[in-house]
Amino acid sequence: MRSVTKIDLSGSPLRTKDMNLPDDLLAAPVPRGSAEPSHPRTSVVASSLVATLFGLGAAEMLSSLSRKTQSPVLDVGDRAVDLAPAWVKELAISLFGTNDKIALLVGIAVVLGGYAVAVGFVFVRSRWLAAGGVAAFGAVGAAAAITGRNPGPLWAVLPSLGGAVLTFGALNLLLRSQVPQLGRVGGPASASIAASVPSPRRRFLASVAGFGAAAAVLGFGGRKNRERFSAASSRTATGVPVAASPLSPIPASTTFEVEGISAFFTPNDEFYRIDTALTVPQLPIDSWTLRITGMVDRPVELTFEDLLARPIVESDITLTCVSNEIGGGLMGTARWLGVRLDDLLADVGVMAAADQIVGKSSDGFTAGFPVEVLDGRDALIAVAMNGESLPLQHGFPARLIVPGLYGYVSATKWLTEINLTRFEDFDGYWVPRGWDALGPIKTQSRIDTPRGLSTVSPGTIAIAGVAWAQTRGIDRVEVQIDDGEWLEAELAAELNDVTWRQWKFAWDATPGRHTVTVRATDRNGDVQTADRATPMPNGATGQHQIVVLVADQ
Ligand SMILES: Nc1nc2c(c(=O)[nH]1)N[C@H]1C(S)=C(S)[C@@H](COP(=O)(O)O)O[C@H]1N2
Ligand SMILES: [Mo]
Repeated sequence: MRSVTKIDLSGSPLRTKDMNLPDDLLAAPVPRGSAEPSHPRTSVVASSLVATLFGLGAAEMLSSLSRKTQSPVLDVGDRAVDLAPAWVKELAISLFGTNDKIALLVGIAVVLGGYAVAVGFVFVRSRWLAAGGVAAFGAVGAAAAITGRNPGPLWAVLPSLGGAVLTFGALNLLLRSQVPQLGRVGGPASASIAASVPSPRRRFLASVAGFGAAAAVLGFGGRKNRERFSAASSRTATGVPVAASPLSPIPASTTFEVEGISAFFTPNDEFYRIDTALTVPQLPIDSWTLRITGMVDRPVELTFEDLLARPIVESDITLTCVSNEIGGGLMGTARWLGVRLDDLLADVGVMAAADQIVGKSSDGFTAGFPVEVLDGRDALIAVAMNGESLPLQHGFPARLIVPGLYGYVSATKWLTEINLTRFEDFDGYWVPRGWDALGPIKTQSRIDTPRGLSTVSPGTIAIAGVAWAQTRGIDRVEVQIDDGEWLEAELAAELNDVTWRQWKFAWDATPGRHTVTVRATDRNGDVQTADRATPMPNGATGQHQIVVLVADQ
């Protein structure tokens, strides 16, 4: 035993009473201004992190009890996605591409961890202030759960609030029992601590480990428990319907055998994924319906079976994201199978005053496009993609696919409602966020091979890629080497005017550093402009240019 005066983690003069404590407890007090890493400081960090994880684990478990609630972290993430200014999202997509969701979750974890630690240090000075901090953190989660594009019921605040209460409880247990110099001293309490706690440090570590283990059990248990809401088994059990007149395999003339060129059909597992959903909506078909609502004469609600009772068609269509940069990969081609949207809408009767068709997703996402787009093109309520039921990430059980329009105004995944309305009355998800209400796909081309900055041998090199101008069709693709003339590339046969078209060009590569540029011309005679524009607000413009290094020999 030794006698100490004022042991306070924060170095603030909270306590000045002398007290007697076992040496063990004083293992590493933090003298004011000490630069040494110390036990109490690390205890506070560990306690606050583990208490927060425990609270989050509990919230995960609580939220897994209902399909209407999800982890508060995801609720907050969803709100962040919805509230982030457009430029932040553009930056995120350009920095992280299709990993933008992971980047967001890592960001949330870092902010949350920092906040938790700050609350821990506040706790050391004032427990009630810290309680406020934890309550605020619970309130953010609770607010996120019941607001936003897909608000839960009022009781969806419970996992967050429960998590916050448990976080605070854990903080209390960890910080108050372990670091008695932080607790009330003097009187019977300190006497009993001194007498009955031979190794508080060990006990502390055991508590940290205990809460950590509980956090893991609750968190992983919650995730596991949520699996019963998964639509995966519904998807596996769902057969792919057969089209009334199935399409043949594409003719060989529509593709070139050039190493490195995009496969005509993009395999489902390589198909780009862009959406605002941090967790993939799970819509088993037995509880799924599609409602056609709004300015229609005969609103209907269709089950999956009702939908499939309609004529089934197949169509090869290239889907393109408005956020795709020049030369980027946010596009792909698939053989889609489903039901024609124009037929279905003809059956329900669209009122003359309606000018917008809005697809609504189970998660609150919306995308709208003009009624007049249905000009005979194969706009589909798609249920299958490249011969498989729609993958969960790509909208199972049904989504819209509208040739010629960027996905953000048309291709609603996890489709649950089609609403007929007017542009003046309703904006789709991205419109108030700065993107154009109309999103026709621009005429573009891309060099797939050689790769930019690669080194090739001199001699004849196949330059090749794809060009697209959905609904107009590609008329010509030209290649320019350095500042030379524009030379016509060879085009593969056109499959239809809503898929990309492969092109190739035999280049007599001479040693040195060369630039290769490509441009496409559509059937309207419009040439892909060299003027660069960002994807915002209606799709990037510019020509794809790469630098190729040709070796000496
Ligand atoms: N429910 C929902 N559908 C959505 C989106 C979304 O965020 N949520 N994003 C759209 C966008 S911007 C694009 S480009 C396409 C991408 O479809 P994919 O992920 O199947 O490639 O889906 C569209 N459908
Ligand atoms: Mo997109």
